[in-house]
Amino acid sequence: MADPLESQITPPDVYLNRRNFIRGGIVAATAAGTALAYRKFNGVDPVSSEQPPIPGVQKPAAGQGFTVAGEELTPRDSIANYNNFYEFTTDKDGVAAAAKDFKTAGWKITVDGLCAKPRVFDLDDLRKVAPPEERIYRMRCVEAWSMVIPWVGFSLGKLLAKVEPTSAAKFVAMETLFDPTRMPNQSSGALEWPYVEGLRIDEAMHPLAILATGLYGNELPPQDGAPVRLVTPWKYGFKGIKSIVKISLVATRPPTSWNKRAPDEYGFYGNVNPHHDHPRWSQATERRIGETARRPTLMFNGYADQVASLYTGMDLDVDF
Ligand SMILES: Nc1nc2c(c(=O)[nH]1)N[C@H]1C(S)=C(S)[C@@H](COP(=O)(O)O)O[C@H]1N2
Ligand SMILES: [Mo]
Repeated sequence: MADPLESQITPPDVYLNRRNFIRGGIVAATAAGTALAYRKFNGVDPVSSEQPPIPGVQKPAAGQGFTVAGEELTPRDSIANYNNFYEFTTDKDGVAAAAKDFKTAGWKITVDGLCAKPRVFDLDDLRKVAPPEERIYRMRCVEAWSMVIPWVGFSLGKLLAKVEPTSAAKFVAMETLFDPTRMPNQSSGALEWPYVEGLRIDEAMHPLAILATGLYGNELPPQDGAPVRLVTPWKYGFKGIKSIVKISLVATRPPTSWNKRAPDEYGFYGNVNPHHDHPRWSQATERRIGETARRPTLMFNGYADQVASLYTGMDLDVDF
């Protein structure tokens, strides 16, 4: 945040809009425009980051929340130019440029811990776990902006099944690459590195939880978490850990990056909940990127039918 004082009293997206209003008059006054116009008015061009197509992408099964009806897809330019990826920069408009040359050749993911068949997967192995599926999901950042994103990926549970978790495995811990030569902002103290995230095992096995390898039918661009990142659409965006190198089955709740940083503000669960405000801003509404009026935020980001039963009997103000 460029201005910590103002960012302490307003949600970051309102703060950004205000800057945009001051700097970009007409665009902000009408709609904040598309991300493209936003960037033109703010002196930053969108970075073109076309990627190779993913062959054989399947349409998702019906009736499971794998697609979003009646809401427009967020343009690829916005998804690929307005990012949170602190390993590169904390400036949402600058991630695409800062991550442009990030190379993923030779990538490996270790899957280990409480399982019968721990294993290292390269990207070819990963492709063999399950056919790529299109999953159109809402994405709601804890900062109160949102998108609708056509991911390509497959259920995380299918990868976990390959290593055969034991009954002692109650949680899944995940880690982003740590390599400051390739992720330059890891030389800063923006967060504690590597970025870590985690899920309860039943959350991880839920069909909605995917490992995404693509966007709009093509491979993920670096800024969105290439070559593989987690997407849990009923949770705030920070749960969706990018550029994963390690997935471990563990017995106890693993530490998670934003919870370590500010436990009062970011819980372990990170479930989207319009009734549980962030201490510094309301979570009742959100700004859909590309729209003018704010939308009401939906319980579990609109996925309550699919996931509410995971949390039966829990106090969602305590376990947030
Ligand atoms: N490794 C890592 N993963 C991360 C982040 C990060 O800074 N580092 N930011 C998170 C946050 S706060 C959000 S909102 C989403 C943003 O994903 P997107 O840029 O693809 O929209 O990534 C999440 N995953
Ligand atoms: Mo976020």
